[in-house]
Amino acid sequence: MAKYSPTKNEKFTFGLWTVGNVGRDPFGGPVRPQLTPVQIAKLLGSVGGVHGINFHDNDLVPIDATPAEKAKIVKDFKKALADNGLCVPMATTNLFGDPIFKDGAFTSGDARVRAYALQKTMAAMDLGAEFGAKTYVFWGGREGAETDAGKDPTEGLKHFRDALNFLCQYSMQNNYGFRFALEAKPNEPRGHIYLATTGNMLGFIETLDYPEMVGVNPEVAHEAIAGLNFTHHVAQAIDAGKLFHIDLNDQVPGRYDQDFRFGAADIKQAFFLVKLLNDHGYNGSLHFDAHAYRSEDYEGVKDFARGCIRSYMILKEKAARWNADKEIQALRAEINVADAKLDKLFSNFSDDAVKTLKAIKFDRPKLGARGLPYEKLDQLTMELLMGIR
Ligand code: GLT
Ligand code: MN
Ligand code: MN
Repeated sequence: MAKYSPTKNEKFTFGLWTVGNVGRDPFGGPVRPQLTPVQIAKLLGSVGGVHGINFHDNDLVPIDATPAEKAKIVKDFKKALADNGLCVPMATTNLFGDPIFKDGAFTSGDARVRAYALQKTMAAMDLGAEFGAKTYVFWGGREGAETDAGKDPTEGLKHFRDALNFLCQYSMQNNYGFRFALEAKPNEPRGHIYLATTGNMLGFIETLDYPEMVGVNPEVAHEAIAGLNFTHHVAQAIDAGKLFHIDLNDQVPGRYDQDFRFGAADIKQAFFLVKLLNDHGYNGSLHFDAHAYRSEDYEGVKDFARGCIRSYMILKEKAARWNADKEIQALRAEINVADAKLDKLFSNFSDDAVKTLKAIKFDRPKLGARGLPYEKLDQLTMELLMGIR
């Protein structure tokens, strides 16, 4: 493990709901006993290299806890965090588990449900702030529809916008300093979830009252479920300055929501993702929003957690090796032909630039006939990943 131990630069986090996942699925009940938040902190402390634990309000405090019960839970968990050298970088709200949210929370057609969702989220923000969280995630698992017969989808968007605008102000009023991170998913638990991809979220953010407070929390599995290229979505978020948080896991496209250990399903995709994050100096949380196979006991859950971290660190090393590989870089240079004069033309629109561009004679057949060495480059990438380079 030593060689691939995390450095201070990797803020690896897990959720109370991820390592605490008891293995329930639509066809069977729990296979592991429910751990308390204190026990989960201890488990993660023993894994090694974990920076923090994130939670939904009700992962920590049950929805019907009395104020006295809540105070004791909070006190005990704070002590467990300190004892295990952990912090809480991110918090969020469970707006999907209780039957009241069966037809949405912020986007419900019922004004009373929307108001309750706001009330619940304000209380959850208070709780997150008490633990020092600075990122606040919004995953709207129930914000969608099975049929559009019940509601005009533009109404759903309007309600969601109103809720976020209200909550941005609530964060500012209380000086919580939260940055909101919106997490997209195309389906599950709803047949169709509104704002299905990270790209949809990025467009929506620009319609908010405080867009600078709001970014995205892309999750590997969520773009993969839809068969999309996750790395491209993360790239768009980076380009927009909106990558506030990231959920790492894995997923076979076209299946149910699997939330596998990071790197478990598509190592090549995971490699290009880790490379992108490192090439662009992403230094936010690396949150493993995944859970152990249903076959595991809690020793297996530790293996799962260590596996997530270890795969990330191995891929980080591979990415550095790839960047330093002379043959690989030479092939890259062959594909990406630079031309300072032409680039200058594109970057400054002027009458002169238009005239010059129109007058250039391109050897179209020659440019079209040029072979691009992707086969060789991709094979070298694979050989590096397979460990013989
Ligand atoms: C839930 C979901 C995740 C979200 C979590 C935050 S909860 O497990 O599948 O993708 O990130 O609400
Ligand atoms: Mn998921
Ligand atoms: Mn997630």
